[in-house]
Amino acid sequence: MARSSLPGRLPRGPFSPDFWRSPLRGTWFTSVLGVVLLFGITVLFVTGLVSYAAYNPDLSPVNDRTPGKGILGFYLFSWPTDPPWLYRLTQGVHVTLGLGLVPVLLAKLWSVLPKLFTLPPARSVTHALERISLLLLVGGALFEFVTGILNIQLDYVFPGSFYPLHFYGAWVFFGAFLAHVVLKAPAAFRNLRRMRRGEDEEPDEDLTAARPDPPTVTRRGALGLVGGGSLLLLATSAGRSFDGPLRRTAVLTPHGGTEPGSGPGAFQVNKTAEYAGIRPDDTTEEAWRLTVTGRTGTVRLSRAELLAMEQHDADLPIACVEGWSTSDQAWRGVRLRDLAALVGHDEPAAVYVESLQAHGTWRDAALSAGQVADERSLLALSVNGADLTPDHGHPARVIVPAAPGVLNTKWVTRLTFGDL
Ligand SMILES: Nc1nc2c(c(=O)[nH]1)N[C@H]1C(S)=C(S)[C@@H](COP(=O)(O)O)O[C@H]1N2
Ligand SMILES: [Mo]
Repeated sequence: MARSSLPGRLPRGPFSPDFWRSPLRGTWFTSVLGVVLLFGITVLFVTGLVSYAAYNPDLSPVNDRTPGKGILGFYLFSWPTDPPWLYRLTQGVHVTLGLGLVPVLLAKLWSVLPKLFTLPPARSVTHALERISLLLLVGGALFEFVTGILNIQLDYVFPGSFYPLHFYGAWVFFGAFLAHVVLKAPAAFRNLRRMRRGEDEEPDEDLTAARPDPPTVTRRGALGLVGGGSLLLLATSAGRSFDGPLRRTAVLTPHGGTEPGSGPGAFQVNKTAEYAGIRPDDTTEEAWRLTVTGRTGTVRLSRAELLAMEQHDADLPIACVEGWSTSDQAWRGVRLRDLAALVGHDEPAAVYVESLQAHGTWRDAALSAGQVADERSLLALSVNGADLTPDHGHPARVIVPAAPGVLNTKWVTRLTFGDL
Protein backbone atom coordinates (compact mmCIF):
# COMPACT_ATOMS: atom_id res chain seq x y z
CA MET A 1 0.00 0.00 0.00
CA ALA A 2 2.74 2.39 0.97
CA ARG A 3 4.36 1.51 -2.33
CA SER A 4 1.59 3.03 -4.44
CA SER A 5 0.74 5.94 -2.19
CA LEU A 6 4.27 7.28 -1.81
CA PRO A 7 5.94 6.48 -5.13
CA GLY A 8 8.75 9.05 -5.09
CA ARG A 9 9.90 8.40 -1.52
CA LEU A 10 10.53 4.71 -1.58
CA PRO A 11 14.14 3.60 -1.59
CA ARG A 12 15.08 1.87 -4.81
CA GLY A 13 18.02 -0.16 -6.02
CA PRO A 14 20.53 -1.13 -3.35
CA PHE A 15 18.81 1.15 -0.85
CA SER A 16 15.73 -1.05 -0.95
CA PRO A 17 15.85 -3.97 1.50
CA ASP A 18 14.39 -6.13 -1.27
CA PHE A 19 17.48 -5.60 -3.40
CA TRP A 20 19.62 -7.94 -1.26
CA ARG A 21 18.51 -11.51 -1.84
CA SER A 22 21.39 -13.83 -0.94
CA PRO A 23 20.32 -16.31 1.75
CA LEU A 24 23.98 -16.65 2.77
CA ARG A 25 24.09 -13.26 4.46
CA GLY A 26 23.51 -13.20 8.17
CA THR A 27 25.36 -12.80 11.44
CA TRP A 28 26.72 -16.34 11.39
CA PHE A 29 28.49 -16.01 8.03
CA THR A 30 29.84 -12.55 8.93
CA SER A 31 30.98 -13.68 12.40
CA VAL A 32 33.02 -16.63 11.13
CA LEU A 33 34.83 -14.49 8.56
CA GLY A 34 35.25 -11.69 11.11
CA VAL A 35 36.93 -13.95 13.65
CA VAL A 36 39.34 -15.31 11.02
CA LEU A 37 40.25 -11.73 10.09
CA LEU A 38 40.60 -10.73 13.74
CA PHE A 39 43.46 -13.19 14.16
CA GLY A 40 44.86 -12.87 10.64
CA ILE A 41 45.02 -9.07 10.56
CA THR A 42 46.53 -8.93 14.03
CA VAL A 43 49.38 -11.13 12.79
CA LEU A 44 49.70 -8.94 9.65
CA PHE A 45 49.92 -5.81 11.80
CA VAL A 46 52.55 -7.22 14.17
CA THR A 47 54.71 -8.71 11.40
CA GLY A 48 54.31 -5.44 9.48
CA LEU A 49 55.59 -3.32 12.38
CA VAL A 50 58.42 -5.77 12.84
CA SER A 51 59.26 -5.50 9.16
CA TYR A 52 59.38 -1.73 9.41
CA ALA A 53 61.73 -1.93 12.40
CA ALA A 54 64.00 -4.21 10.37
CA TYR A 55 64.96 -1.37 7.96
CA ASN A 56 66.80 0.57 10.66
CA PRO A 57 64.39 3.42 9.88
CA ASP A 58 65.78 5.56 12.70
CA LEU A 59 69.40 5.16 11.65
CA SER A 60 69.50 7.33 8.57
CA PRO A 61 67.12 8.96 6.13
CA VAL A 62 68.55 6.78 3.36
CA ASN A 63 66.73 3.80 4.87
CA ASP A 64 63.42 5.48 5.51
CA ARG A 65 62.26 8.85 4.34
CA THR A 66 58.86 8.63 6.02
CA PRO A 67 58.22 12.27 6.91
CA GLY A 68 57.26 13.06 10.48
CA LYS A 69 56.67 9.54 11.61
CA GLY A 70 57.11 11.01 15.10
CA ILE A 71 55.32 9.09 17.79
CA LEU A 72 54.33 6.35 15.37
CA GLY A 73 57.95 5.31 15.52
CA PHE A 74 57.68 4.93 19.29
CA TYR A 75 58.13 1.18 19.30
CA LEU A 76 61.19 1.02 17.04
CA PHE A 77 63.98 -1.13 18.35
CA SER A 78 67.41 -2.08 17.16
CA TRP A 79 66.97 -5.01 14.77
CA PRO A 80 68.93 -8.08 15.93
CA THR A 81 71.23 -10.30 13.85
CA ASP A 82 69.94 -13.51 15.44
CA PRO A 83 68.40 -15.83 14.49
CA PRO A 84 69.69 -15.28 10.93
CA TRP A 85 66.41 -16.50 9.44
CA LEU A 86 64.35 -14.00 11.46
CA TYR A 87 63.33 -11.70 8.59
CA ARG A 88 62.78 -14.69 6.30
CA LEU A 89 60.18 -15.84 8.78
CA THR A 90 58.49 -12.56 9.74
CA GLN A 91 58.30 -11.19 6.20
CA GLY A 92 57.38 -14.55 4.67
CA VAL A 93 54.47 -14.74 7.10
CA HIS A 94 53.48 -11.10 6.49
CA VAL A 95 53.28 -11.39 2.71
CA THR A 96 52.04 -14.97 2.39
CA LEU A 97 49.36 -14.57 5.02
CA GLY A 98 48.31 -11.26 3.49
CA LEU A 99 47.78 -12.97 0.12
CA GLY A 100 45.95 -15.87 1.74
CA LEU A 101 43.54 -13.54 3.54
CA VAL A 102 42.38 -11.84 0.34
CA PRO A 103 39.41 -14.20 -0.26
CA VAL A 104 38.39 -13.89 3.40
CA LEU A 105 38.51 -10.10 3.25
CA LEU A 106 36.50 -9.98 0.03
CA ALA A 107 33.90 -12.42 1.38
CA LYS A 108 33.62 -10.42 4.59
CA LEU A 109 33.09 -7.17 2.68
CA TRP A 110 30.52 -8.88 0.46
CA SER A 111 28.71 -10.24 3.50
CA VAL A 112 28.16 -6.79 5.00
CA LEU A 113 27.52 -4.95 1.73
CA PRO A 114 23.83 -4.25 2.46
CA LYS A 115 24.89 -2.29 5.54
CA LEU A 116 26.51 0.26 3.28
CA PHE A 117 23.08 1.15 1.94
CA THR A 118 20.96 1.29 5.08
CA LEU A 119 18.61 4.25 5.40
CA PRO A 120 18.51 6.64 7.09
CA PRO A 121 22.29 6.99 6.79
CA ALA A 122 22.58 7.69 10.50
CA ARG A 123 20.06 6.64 13.11
CA SER A 124 21.92 8.23 16.00
CA VAL A 125 25.22 9.88 16.82
CA THR A 126 26.69 6.50 17.77
CA HIS A 127 25.49 4.99 14.54
CA ALA A 128 26.98 7.91 12.59
CA LEU A 129 30.34 7.49 14.35
CA GLU A 130 30.27 3.77 13.74
CA ARG A 131 29.68 4.33 10.03
CA ILE A 132 32.53 6.82 9.77
CA SER A 133 34.83 4.32 11.46
CA LEU A 134 33.68 1.72 8.93
CA LEU A 135 34.73 4.02 6.12
CA LEU A 136 38.24 4.12 7.59
CA LEU A 137 38.13 0.38 8.20
CA VAL A 138 37.07 -0.66 4.69
CA GLY A 139 39.13 2.05 2.99
CA GLY A 140 42.14 1.18 5.16
CA ALA A 141 41.83 -2.55 4.50
CA LEU A 142 41.54 -2.11 0.74
CA PHE A 143 44.40 0.40 0.70
CA GLU A 144 46.76 -1.86 2.66
CA PHE A 145 45.97 -4.97 0.66
CA VAL A 146 46.17 -3.19 -2.69
CA THR A 147 49.44 -1.34 -1.97
CA GLY A 148 50.97 -4.51 -0.50
CA ILE A 149 50.02 -6.67 -3.46
CA LEU A 150 51.10 -4.07 -6.03
CA ASN A 151 54.45 -3.83 -4.29
CA ILE A 152 55.14 -7.56 -4.49
CA GLN A 153 53.65 -8.18 -7.92
CA LEU A 154 54.88 -5.19 -9.92
CA ASP A 155 58.00 -4.52 -7.98
CA TYR A 156 58.63 -0.88 -7.31
CA VAL A 157 55.49 0.77 -8.61
CA PHE A 158 55.87 3.25 -5.79
CA PRO A 159 59.57 4.01 -6.01
CA GLY A 160 60.58 5.11 -2.56
CA SER A 161 57.07 5.95 -1.46
CA PHE A 162 55.70 2.48 -0.68
CA TYR A 163 57.01 2.60 2.88
CA PRO A 164 55.31 5.83 4.00
CA LEU A 165 52.09 4.87 2.19
CA HIS A 166 51.87 1.38 3.63
CA PHE A 167 53.12 2.55 7.03
CA TYR A 168 50.62 5.39 7.52
CA GLY A 169 47.86 3.31 5.93
CA ALA A 170 48.55 0.57 8.46
CA TRP A 171 48.07 2.88 11.44
CA VAL A 172 44.82 4.34 10.09
CA PHE A 173 43.55 0.88 9.23
CA PHE A 174 44.59 -0.64 12.53
CA GLY A 175 43.00 2.17 14.56
CA ALA A 176 39.68 1.61 12.81
CA PHE A 177 40.16 -2.17 13.06
CA LEU A 178 40.68 -1.93 16.82
CA ALA A 179 37.53 0.17 17.28
CA HIS A 180 35.60 -2.30 15.15
CA VAL A 181 36.88 -5.29 17.13
CA VAL A 182 35.94 -3.68 20.43
CA LEU A 183 32.44 -2.97 19.09
CA LYS A 184 31.81 -6.23 17.25
CA ALA A 185 33.98 -9.06 18.56
CA PRO A 186 31.80 -9.84 21.62
CA ALA A 187 28.73 -10.34 19.42
CA ALA A 188 30.71 -12.38 16.89
CA PHE A 189 32.01 -14.77 19.56
CA ARG A 190 28.53 -14.96 21.13
CA ASN A 191 27.18 -15.91 17.74
CA LEU A 192 29.74 -18.64 17.24
CA ARG A 193 28.90 -20.11 20.65
CA ARG A 194 25.21 -20.11 19.76
CA MET A 195 26.02 -21.89 16.54
CA ARG A 196 27.96 -24.54 18.38
CA ARG A 197 25.00 -25.13 20.67
CA GLY A 198 22.82 -25.53 17.59
CA GLU A 199 20.80 -22.37 18.27
CA ASP A 200 19.71 -19.90 15.60
CA GLU A 201 22.02 -17.02 14.74
CA GLU A 202 21.42 -13.60 16.25
CA PRO A 203 19.10 -11.66 13.98
CA ASP A 204 20.31 -8.54 12.19
CA GLU A 205 17.83 -7.00 9.81
CA ASP A 206 20.52 -4.99 8.02
CA LEU A 207 22.34 -8.21 7.10
CA THR A 208 19.77 -10.94 6.64
CA ALA A 209 17.76 -10.71 3.41
CA ALA A 210 14.09 -9.84 4.05
CA ARG A 211 13.00 -11.93 1.08
CA PRO A 212 15.87 -14.34 0.35
CA ASP A 213 16.21 -16.21 -2.91
CA PRO A 214 16.33 -19.99 -2.66
CA PRO A 215 19.86 -21.09 -1.71
CA THR A 216 22.17 -22.53 -4.37
CA VAL A 217 24.90 -23.31 -1.84
CA THR A 218 24.87 -23.81 1.92
CA ARG A 219 26.62 -21.34 4.20
CA ARG A 220 29.08 -24.07 5.08
CA GLY A 221 29.64 -24.66 1.38
CA ALA A 222 30.25 -20.95 0.80
CA LEU A 223 32.75 -20.82 3.68
CA GLY A 224 34.44 -23.88 2.22
CA LEU A 225 34.80 -22.03 -1.07
CA VAL A 226 36.37 -19.02 0.63
CA GLY A 227 38.69 -21.25 2.67
CA GLY A 228 39.59 -23.22 -0.45
CA GLY A 229 40.46 -19.99 -2.26
CA SER A 230 42.69 -18.97 0.65
CA LEU A 231 44.43 -22.33 0.73
CA LEU A 232 45.01 -22.18 -3.01
CA LEU A 233 46.63 -18.74 -2.68
CA LEU A 234 48.74 -19.91 0.27
CA ALA A 235 49.78 -23.07 -1.55
CA THR A 236 50.79 -21.16 -4.69
CA SER A 237 52.83 -18.49 -2.89
CA ALA A 238 54.38 -20.01 0.26
CA GLY A 239 56.92 -21.91 -1.87
CA ARG A 240 58.82 -18.68 -2.53
CA SER A 241 60.40 -19.05 0.89
CA PHE A 242 61.91 -22.46 0.11
CA ASP A 243 64.19 -24.07 -2.43
CA GLY A 244 63.88 -27.16 -4.54
CA PRO A 245 60.54 -28.61 -5.64
CA LEU A 246 58.64 -26.41 -3.17
CA ARG A 247 59.67 -23.21 -4.95
CA ARG A 248 58.16 -24.54 -8.15
CA THR A 249 54.74 -24.56 -6.45
CA ALA A 250 54.87 -20.76 -6.11
CA VAL A 251 53.39 -20.13 -9.54
CA LEU A 252 51.35 -17.04 -8.68
CA THR A 253 54.03 -14.68 -7.42
CA PRO A 254 57.33 -13.31 -8.70
CA HIS A 255 60.52 -15.12 -7.69
CA GLY A 256 58.72 -18.43 -7.38
CA GLY A 257 58.03 -20.91 -10.11
CA THR A 258 61.05 -22.23 -11.93
CA GLU A 259 64.40 -22.59 -10.24
CA PRO A 260 66.85 -19.85 -11.25
CA GLY A 261 69.10 -22.04 -13.38
CA SER A 262 72.05 -23.96 -11.99
CA GLY A 263 75.54 -23.17 -10.67
CA PRO A 264 76.84 -21.17 -7.71
CA GLY A 265 74.87 -18.02 -8.58
CA ALA A 266 71.63 -19.92 -9.11
CA PHE A 267 69.45 -18.30 -6.49
CA GLN A 268 66.89 -15.55 -6.84
CA VAL A 269 67.97 -12.20 -8.21
CA ASN A 270 66.08 -9.07 -7.30
CA LYS A 271 67.30 -6.41 -9.76
CA THR A 272 69.80 -7.49 -12.37
CA ALA A 273 73.01 -5.55 -12.93
CA GLU A 274 71.64 -4.38 -16.27
CA TYR A 275 68.37 -3.18 -14.72
CA ALA A 276 70.31 -1.26 -12.07
CA GLY A 277 72.44 0.39 -14.78
CA ILE A 278 75.75 -1.13 -13.66
CA ARG A 279 78.26 -0.70 -16.49
CA PRO A 280 80.60 -3.69 -16.90
CA ASP A 281 83.48 -1.24 -17.49
CA ASP A 282 83.10 0.09 -13.95
CA THR A 283 83.45 -3.31 -12.31
CA THR A 284 86.74 -4.49 -13.81
CA GLU A 285 89.83 -5.15 -11.67
CA GLU A 286 91.43 -1.96 -13.03
CA ALA A 287 88.44 0.34 -12.72
CA TRP A 288 86.76 -0.69 -9.48
CA ARG A 289 87.96 0.50 -6.08
CA LEU A 290 86.36 0.32 -2.65
CA THR A 291 86.61 3.59 -0.75
CA VAL A 292 86.51 3.12 3.03
CA THR A 293 86.24 6.21 5.21
CA GLY A 294 86.30 6.49 9.00
CA ARG A 295 87.83 8.20 12.00
CA THR A 296 91.42 7.97 10.78
CA GLY A 297 90.80 8.87 7.16
CA THR A 298 90.17 7.15 3.84
CA VAL A 299 91.55 3.94 2.36
CA ARG A 300 91.09 2.81 -1.23
CA LEU A 301 91.25 -0.91 -1.94
CA SER A 302 91.25 -2.94 -5.12
CA ARG A 303 89.46 -6.27 -5.26
CA ALA A 304 92.85 -8.05 -5.14
CA GLU A 305 93.74 -6.13 -1.96
CA LEU A 306 90.41 -7.13 -0.40
CA LEU A 307 91.10 -10.77 -1.33
CA ALA A 308 94.47 -10.47 0.38
CA MET A 309 92.76 -9.58 3.68
CA GLU A 310 91.56 -12.30 6.03
CA GLN A 311 88.60 -14.08 4.38
CA HIS A 312 85.64 -15.39 6.37
CA ASP A 313 82.63 -17.56 5.61
CA ALA A 314 78.98 -17.08 6.55
CA ASP A 315 75.99 -19.18 5.51
CA LEU A 316 73.14 -16.70 5.22
CA PRO A 317 69.88 -16.30 3.29
CA ILE A 318 68.58 -13.40 1.20
CA ALA A 319 65.11 -12.43 2.43
CA CYS A 320 63.25 -9.79 0.44
CA VAL A 321 60.52 -7.41 1.64
CA GLU A 322 58.41 -8.90 -1.16
CA GLY A 323 58.18 -12.10 0.86
CA TRP A 324 60.46 -14.41 -1.09
CA SER A 325 63.67 -15.73 0.36
CA THR A 326 66.49 -18.12 -0.39
CA SER A 327 67.93 -20.82 1.80
CA ASP A 328 71.39 -20.18 3.23
CA GLN A 329 74.03 -19.37 0.64
CA ALA A 330 77.74 -19.83 1.39
CA TRP A 331 79.16 -16.29 1.30
CA ARG A 332 82.86 -15.53 1.60
CA GLY A 333 84.58 -12.19 1.99
CA VAL A 334 85.93 -9.58 4.40
CA ARG A 335 84.24 -8.88 7.73
CA LEU A 336 82.64 -5.44 7.91
CA ARG A 337 84.18 -4.97 11.33
CA ASP A 338 87.67 -5.63 9.92
CA LEU A 339 87.05 -2.89 7.35
CA ALA A 340 85.87 -0.61 10.17
CA ALA A 341 89.06 -1.35 12.08
CA LEU A 342 91.12 -0.37 9.01
CA VAL A 343 89.90 3.22 9.40
CA GLY A 344 90.15 3.50 13.17
CA HIS A 345 86.85 2.04 14.40
CA ASP A 346 87.83 -0.71 16.80
CA GLU A 347 84.58 -0.16 18.68
CA PRO A 348 81.50 -1.09 16.65
CA ALA A 349 80.37 1.79 14.42
CA ALA A 350 77.43 2.22 12.08
CA VAL A 351 78.16 2.34 8.36
CA TYR A 352 76.70 4.09 5.33
CA VAL A 353 77.00 1.84 2.27
CA GLU A 354 76.90 3.17 -1.30
CA SER A 355 76.82 1.25 -4.56
CA LEU A 356 77.82 1.93 -8.17
CA GLN A 357 74.14 2.27 -8.95
CA ALA A 358 73.38 5.89 -9.82
CA HIS A 359 69.61 5.98 -9.39
CA GLY A 360 66.78 4.19 -7.68
CA THR A 361 65.91 3.02 -4.22
CA TRP A 362 68.30 0.76 -2.37
CA ARG A 363 71.32 2.06 -4.22
CA ASP A 364 72.50 2.89 -0.68
CA ALA A 365 71.69 1.78 2.87
CA ALA A 366 72.74 2.29 6.48
CA LEU A 367 73.66 -0.55 8.86
CA SER A 368 73.72 -0.31 12.65
CA ALA A 369 76.81 -0.72 14.81
CA GLY A 370 75.36 -4.03 16.03
CA GLN A 371 75.11 -5.29 12.48
CA VAL A 372 78.67 -4.22 11.67
CA ALA A 373 79.94 -5.88 14.84
CA ASP A 374 78.49 -9.30 13.99
CA GLU A 375 81.26 -11.57 12.74
CA ARG A 376 78.98 -13.01 10.05
CA SER A 377 78.41 -9.58 8.48
CA LEU A 378 80.55 -9.55 5.35
CA LEU A 379 81.51 -7.53 2.37
CA ALA A 380 81.17 -10.68 0.27
CA LEU A 381 83.38 -11.29 -2.76
CA SER A 382 82.19 -14.78 -3.57
CA VAL A 383 79.22 -17.05 -3.02
CA ASN A 384 78.89 -20.82 -3.11
CA GLY A 385 82.55 -21.23 -4.00
CA ALA A 386 82.71 -18.87 -6.99
CA ASP A 387 83.12 -15.15 -7.63
CA LEU A 388 79.88 -13.19 -7.27
CA THR A 389 77.94 -13.07 -10.51
CA PRO A 390 77.21 -9.57 -11.87
CA ASP A 391 73.54 -9.92 -10.89
CA HIS A 392 74.40 -10.91 -7.32
CA GLY A 393 76.57 -7.84 -6.83
CA HIS A 394 80.05 -8.36 -8.33
CA PRO A 395 82.65 -6.97 -7.45
CA ALA A 396 81.45 -6.86 -3.80
CA ARG A 397 78.21 -6.89 -1.86
CA VAL A 398 77.05 -6.62 1.73
CA ILE A 399 75.48 -9.60 3.49
CA VAL A 400 74.19 -9.26 7.07
CA PRO A 401 72.44 -11.93 9.16
CA ALA A 402 68.68 -11.44 9.68
CA ALA A 403 68.61 -8.17 7.73
CA PRO A 404 66.00 -7.51 5.04
CA GLY A 405 67.28 -7.95 1.47
CA VAL A 406 67.24 -4.21 0.87
CA LEU A 407 70.09 -3.72 3.37
CA ASN A 408 72.30 -6.24 1.54
CA THR A 409 73.63 -3.68 -0.92
CA LYS A 410 75.07 -5.01 -4.19
CA TRP A 411 77.85 -3.46 -6.34
CA VAL A 412 79.30 -1.69 -3.27
CA THR A 413 81.81 1.07 -3.94
CA ARG A 414 81.96 3.12 -0.73
CA LEU A 415 81.73 2.45 3.03
CA THR A 416 81.58 5.35 5.47
CA PHE A 417 81.91 4.34 9.13
CA GLY A 418 80.91 6.52 12.05
CA ASP A 419 77.83 8.13 13.57
CA LEU A 420 75.03 8.46 11.05
N1 LIG B 1 72.68 -1.58 -5.25
C1 LIG B 1 71.57 -2.30 -4.97
N2 LIG B 1 71.64 -3.31 -4.07
C2 LIG B 1 70.54 -4.05 -3.78
C3 LIG B 1 69.30 -3.77 -4.40
C4 LIG B 1 69.26 -2.71 -5.33
O1 LIG B 1 68.21 -2.41 -5.91
N3 LIG B 1 70.41 -2.00 -5.60
N4 LIG B 1 68.20 -4.52 -4.09
C5 LIG B 1 68.20 -5.15 -2.77
C6 LIG B 1 67.09 -6.06 -2.59
S1 LIG B 1 65.56 -5.38 -2.52
C7 LIG B 1 67.28 -7.41 -2.40
S2 LIG B 1 66.00 -8.41 -2.02
C8 LIG B 1 68.61 -8.03 -2.54
C9 LIG B 1 68.55 -9.19 -3.49
O2 LIG B 1 69.80 -9.77 -3.68
P1 LIG B 1 70.01 -10.83 -4.83
O3 LIG B 1 69.52 -10.20 -6.12
O4 LIG B 1 71.45 -11.16 -4.83
O5 LIG B 1 69.17 -12.03 -4.46
O6 LIG B 1 69.57 -7.10 -3.00
C10 LIG B 1 69.51 -5.82 -2.42
N5 LIG B 1 70.65 -5.05 -2.87
MO1 LIG C 1 64.15 -6.89 -1.75
